[in-house]
Amino acid sequence: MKPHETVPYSLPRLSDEESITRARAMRDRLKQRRTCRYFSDEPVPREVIEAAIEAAATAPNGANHQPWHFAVVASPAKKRAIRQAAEAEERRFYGEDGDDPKASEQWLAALSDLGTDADKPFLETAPYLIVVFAQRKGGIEEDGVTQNYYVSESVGIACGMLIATLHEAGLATLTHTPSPMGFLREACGRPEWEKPLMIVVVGHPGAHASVPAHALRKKPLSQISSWL
Ligand code: IYR
Repeated sequence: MKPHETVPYSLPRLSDEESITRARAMRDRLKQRRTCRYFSDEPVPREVIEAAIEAAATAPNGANHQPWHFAVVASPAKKRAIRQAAEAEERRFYGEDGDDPKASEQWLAALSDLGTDADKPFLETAPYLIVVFAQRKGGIEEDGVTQNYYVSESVGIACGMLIATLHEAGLATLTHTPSPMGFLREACGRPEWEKPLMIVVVGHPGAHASVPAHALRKKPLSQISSWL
């Protein structure tokens, strides 16, 4: 390593047994997470959202530029505007506007087990929509000029940590990606060098919430890993 300014770093040392127990406990908690499309309008404390965003912002990222912005939408009028714009895009995607679908037949077939359509009531029902923006430029000062690096990777990891923290706080989430989603930049008043990446819908599951059965089928460890 080249000389650079440092601060000491250490972690509490766990026994191997404790380490295995904790890893398995975390796995089991995360296994309970499901993408939920039915939300109740019950409020959620703002403090949970704030803490989850701070947790997301600890994500490893390119050159510590922290190339993310989380726009938290709670206003009913703003949620309604986002729903209307998202549904207009989705009607074109699914061909519910009378034209040929923008999605390929293959894509629509891949979605058939999910039961999704252009109707997105959760964008108004859920108490919070966290619109995640990836900053293509700006550096840590957010000057809009400095180049950022590994932006998708950094913001993708941050979203994972956001979702994991919200799950740990007992909340349901949905990663929603209307396509295209350029309208979100204007809706949230963000600058042109930021790219909307996804909406993380947050709240409690609705009283009769259900999730698709097909996603219970997970690839086994032997398939998703190789040991060299
Ligand atoms: N954005 C659309 C379609 C969609 C695409 C994928 I890939 C999904 O996993 C789920 C939905 C929609 O939200 O309906």
